[in-house]
Amino acid sequence: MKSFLSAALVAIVSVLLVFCGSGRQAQKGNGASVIDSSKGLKDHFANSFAIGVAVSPRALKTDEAALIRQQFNSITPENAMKMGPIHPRENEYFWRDADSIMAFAETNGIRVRGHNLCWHNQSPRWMFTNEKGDTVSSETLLQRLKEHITAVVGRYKGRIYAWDVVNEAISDRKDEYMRNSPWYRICGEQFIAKAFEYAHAADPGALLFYNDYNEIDPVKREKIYRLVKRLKDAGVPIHGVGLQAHWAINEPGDEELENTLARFSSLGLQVQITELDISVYNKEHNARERKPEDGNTDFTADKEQKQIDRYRKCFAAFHKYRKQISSVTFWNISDRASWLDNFPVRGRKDYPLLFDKNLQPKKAYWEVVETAH
Ligand code: HAH
Repeated sequence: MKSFLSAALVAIVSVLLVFCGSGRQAQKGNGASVIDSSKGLKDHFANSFAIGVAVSPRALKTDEAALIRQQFNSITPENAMKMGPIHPRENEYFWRDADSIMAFAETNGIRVRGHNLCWHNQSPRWMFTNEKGDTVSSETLLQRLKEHITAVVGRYKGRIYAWDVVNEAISDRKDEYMRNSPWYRICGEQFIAKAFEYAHAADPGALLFYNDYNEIDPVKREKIYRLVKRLKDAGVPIHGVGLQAHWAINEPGDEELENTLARFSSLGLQVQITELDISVYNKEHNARERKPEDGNTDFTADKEQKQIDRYRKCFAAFHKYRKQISSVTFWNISDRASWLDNFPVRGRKDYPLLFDKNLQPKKAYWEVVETAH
């Protein structure tokens, strides 16, 4: 009797387990396929590339934390490791925010991409001037850069697997190679190679990236390619190129995307998609306009469909180049709040990500997942 009861119990529990298991099979909207919703993006793409997300320390204290744990296996601090926030005064570092992101990552077995060590934006005021307010010499600026990189990379040695060493050093102007930044004006092009050397010395195990945007533009793309190729050929410790991928419902075109991935793959270095988002506003028309073309700032069905198509095409292309692409990182978590709500115009709501404001996967999410299988 006793053994009959325990056998019956085992049977009931097994049936329940199977039932619960199948309850986690989500039916895709059109019923075309069944995808296990207990898996996150990181699991679907486990055989292709890491899936990352840009985070703030604040987000990690909200319900977004659970979503991050479920979906992502890489995180990038959105601002906490940038030079201005982390090194506000010459001999003063502010580690709290960066440390809290590291703690979250390490507790949850998530990898960290460091962002970034040298950039013309969000750099501290003191960096380029002396006490009298005069512009510093090239020697002083390189010394300051070295101290900064040695301190930041050294603090997280062995714990940050990849760094964006130099961000956005290439000009957007067709007739100009390097961006006319204080780094370039004071040091010339050498600051780039130096930054990589300082980072490599501070953590020889970290993968070092050059990172930039407008990478799909044929003119800027060639300038980025040329810079990275020259660094590589000169023996500078550079291991990859980061393509920010701040795209939109009308870009990149199929050919633009293919050419971009083919070109950067040919460098023989790693390629990472570092800041992906797909704005629902057409790039050219809306660059400076508060009002979108259709006068509507809602996430309309038309925008939704265009975004779905663009996301699917992007991930199909990433899949094709999965041997070269080692990670794909989204720039923010959900449409609840993203940097695009304030860029390029303040206060224009955007819906650029795969999760909606309630942290639910959008239709585009399921299209992206399908490209992995
Ligand atoms: C990126 N720049 C930066 O790499 C990232 O650190 C920041 O948080 C958001 C976007 C993209 C960009 C920009 O900042 C200005 C003009 C064009 C593109």
